[in-house]
Amino acid sequence: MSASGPTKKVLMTFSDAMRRVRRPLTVFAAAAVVIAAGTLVGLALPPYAISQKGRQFHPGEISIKRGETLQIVNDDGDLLHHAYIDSPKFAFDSGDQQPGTRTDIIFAMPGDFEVLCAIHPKMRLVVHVN
Ligand SMILES: [Cu+2]
Repeated sequence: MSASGPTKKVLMTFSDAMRRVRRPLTVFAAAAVVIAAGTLVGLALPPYAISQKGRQFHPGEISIKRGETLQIVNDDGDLLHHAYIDSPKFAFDSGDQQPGTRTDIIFAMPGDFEVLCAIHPKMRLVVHVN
């Protein structure tokens, strides 16, 4: 039975070593998962394109899933737009959108949202986030 003493000691030393090693490995693994998920999302889910043209959003209504991105492109050659969302759940303000510029909006919350234009009050885009 005296032989179990040293054996136990070796095991404990080994598990101590594992404990020391495990933390950095876990951090590394978590970082790798985040990078992989980001890559997969980037490949599988390109942003939905919305055009601002003729002082309207095209399309004027869209359904997406939570976490997806709308990319709004100002296709009006010489007009400024200014997209915003003013809802209790989610507020967004693009600032002035110069012609040709792209604005990404990530919808992290489910719900129905109105994207409006601060310059053209008739511009309206309805976004259903499931
Ligand atoms: Cu506008």
